[in-house]
Amino acid sequence: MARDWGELFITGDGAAARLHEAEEQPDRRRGFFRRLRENMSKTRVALQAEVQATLFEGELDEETWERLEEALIMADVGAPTTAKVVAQLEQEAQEGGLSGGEQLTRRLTELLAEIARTGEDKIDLRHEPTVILTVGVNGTGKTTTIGKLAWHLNNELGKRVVLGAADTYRAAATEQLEQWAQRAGVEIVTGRHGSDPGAVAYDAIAQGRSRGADVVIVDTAGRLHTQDDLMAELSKVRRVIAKQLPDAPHETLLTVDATTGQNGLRQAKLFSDAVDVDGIVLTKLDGTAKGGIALAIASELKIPVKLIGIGEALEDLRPFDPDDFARALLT
Ligand SMILES: Nc1nc2c(ncn2[C@@H]2O[C@H](COP(=O)(O)OP(=O)(O)OP(=O)(O)O)[C@@H](O)[C@H]2O)c(=O)[nH]1
Ligand SMILES: [Mg+2]
Repeated sequence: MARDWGELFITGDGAAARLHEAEEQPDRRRGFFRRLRENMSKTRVALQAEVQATLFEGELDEETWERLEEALIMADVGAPTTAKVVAQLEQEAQEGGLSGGEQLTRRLTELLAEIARTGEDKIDLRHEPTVILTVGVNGTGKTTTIGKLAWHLNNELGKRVVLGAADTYRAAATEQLEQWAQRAGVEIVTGRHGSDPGAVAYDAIAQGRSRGADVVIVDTAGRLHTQDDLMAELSKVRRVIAKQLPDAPHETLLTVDATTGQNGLRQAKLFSDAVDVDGIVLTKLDGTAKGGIALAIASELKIPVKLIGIGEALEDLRPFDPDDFARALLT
């Protein structure tokens, strides 16, 4: 699984490998983890108290496992995922392979990380250009994610990026993306308010192709009159993109707001039924005690979580590493 940006991206020119090497430096690695752990503190504080109380104190009995299950479910790890993980831990404890709170916690961390590992979690940038489409309910963080992603692609990988402002529905949406384009130092293609989103996506890819861009990222609206309208529009945008470039979009990223908990899981299911979703961007993990939702999404929907948002700063969008994530939650 991708531990850093260099591992998240596949590039044909060695740029990702060089970035990975820089990110692998122990100082940087520790810095990333510290920030992840700090920004995830709401979930960690809630979960750790219970884990301490169950795994470290007294006998391991029926009540221990029930309490541990409750704690994980409270953190939105989800009932099916929780049941699987706790049953496995209980079995291993009974077979005598594990003893003491520390060993149990370490094993619990491993089991949670394992369950969060699913599918292809990398983003292949070897297309010319690679087209990334972002979808998701309004306010979940699509535009912000695009801005941060574009920044990393341009500033750390040296990729030439064009943004397509295909959210023509909300008046201020284009302006918001324009600001991000400026911050990230990338180009942007816009359309008039109310104009056809498919046309903007089409033009963005056309411009990307003519300028020799490496990546085109298309923003979309999160709200329309009805959910059916929204899904129909997304399908149309995809069709129009494919007209410009037959195998595009190469990557469809769905943003989910972690603070919406199990509702976010339902949204993810709805979207992935309507459009092919290649990966999830789980945002606002810093604002919730229910960060376990990342594990529920990965294990129940079998869609890899590729990126997580742990704050509003540029460096607060991170590739999702299940091991680091589980460690940040429990230790
Ligand atoms: N704390 C925190 N805030 C975030 C994170 N990601 C996004 N946000 C904030 O969430 C708000 C909504 O983000 P947008 O990027 O505008 O969401 P959107 O999906 O584009 O919304 P629409 O364009 O209305 O569909 C903004 O205020 C962001 O700063 C995160 O990881 N942590
Ligand atoms: Mg937006």
